[in-house]
Amino acid sequence: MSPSLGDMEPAEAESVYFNEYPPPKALSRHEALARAFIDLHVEANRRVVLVTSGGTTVPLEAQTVRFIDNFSAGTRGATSAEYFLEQGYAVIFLHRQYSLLPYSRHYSHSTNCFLDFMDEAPPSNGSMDGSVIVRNEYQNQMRDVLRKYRYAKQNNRLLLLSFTTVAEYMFELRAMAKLMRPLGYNALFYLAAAVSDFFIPRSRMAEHKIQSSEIPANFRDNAVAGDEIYTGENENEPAKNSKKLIIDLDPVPKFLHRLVDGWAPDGSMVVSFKLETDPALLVYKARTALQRYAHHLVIGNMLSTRKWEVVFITPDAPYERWIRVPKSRRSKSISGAQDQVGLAEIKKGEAGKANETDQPPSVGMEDGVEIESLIIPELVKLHDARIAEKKAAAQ
Ligand code: PAZ
Repeated sequence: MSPSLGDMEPAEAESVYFNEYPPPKALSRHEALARAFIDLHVEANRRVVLVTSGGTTVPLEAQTVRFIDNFSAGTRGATSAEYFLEQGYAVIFLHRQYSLLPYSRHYSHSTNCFLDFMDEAPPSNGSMDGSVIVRNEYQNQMRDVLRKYRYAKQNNRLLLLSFTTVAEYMFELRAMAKLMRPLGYNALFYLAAAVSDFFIPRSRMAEHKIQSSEIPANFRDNAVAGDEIYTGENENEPAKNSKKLIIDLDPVPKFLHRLVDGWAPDGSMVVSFKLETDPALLVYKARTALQRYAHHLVIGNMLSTRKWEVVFITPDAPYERWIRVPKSRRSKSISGAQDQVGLAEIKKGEAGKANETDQPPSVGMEDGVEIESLIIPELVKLHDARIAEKKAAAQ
């Protein structure tokens, strides 16, 4: 039996893993875009942060019909990217395709449908139709978001790159980290994506759609062009021999080691996230990750409270520091099924209120304090200190 990736040295696991998959189709285009983006900011001596965001999929078939996914909507990543931009960083936003994006996130979620912010002005100048406008009560907030978005776009401060599967994520992360080398200590990695811990190695993956019923052994010999394939799903003929699907997943190799020791620029700062649901495990798991990968900060968060509390676990004092949005300033908006569970647990019975139709649509920045507005300035202070230390050591 061949050794599993988890049993190999990190460099060997890297070579086996990346040789098993073809690189994502978009990779060379993404690399060209990122190279130009990074060159521009190296020239300007500007800090660049790679923000990873959203969930990764784990395909069950090579010609993928089914896959395993996770809950992340990309709220943490998209919101953090905005606060990094506000702090003067340029942002490479490596995100799960169709997850939330900086700025448009305020109007793109199902609970924040952009149409709810629009109106039709009365017709003028003999026209039958009025122009479509932003409702009065949202003018200020939307103008503010629009200005920030335009500034980021026109000044080349934001590069959007997407992935879907966990393998695509790994390829993109490795490529971006290597391209960021000329940035040195001006590079920051903020790994907020919810990356699957388990996957099916390419060598064990079914090529075609996994069938839910037996295909007769002699089917292929007897089949002629135009024959219908027996699927067992004919409603007049209930499925016989329906099969259970037992999925055997391997651990995804932990490439954080390789990022810290190999791919990322010398002197750069690496921040990872740790998500747990059992409060007793959070700090322990975050600290173990920090010790194992020897990077610079782990931000721990619980699924149900992630919108208003996180813990910074650092290698130096104070070692453990909680950042919390005060109770009175927490957002009442909910987005996504998991958030509704979180709110229902914490605010017992109040979850429905945010969806009442007479309530105006809520928009992040006006609707309570976003915890990312507290996380990012604290993180920038740590990055400042690290840069000062690197500069002093170089003298
Ligand atoms: O995308 P989101 O805002 O709904 O969730 C953010 C998060 C919980 C995925 C992120 O804060 C995080 O903890 N990411 C790392 C998850 C992990 O691999 O442990």
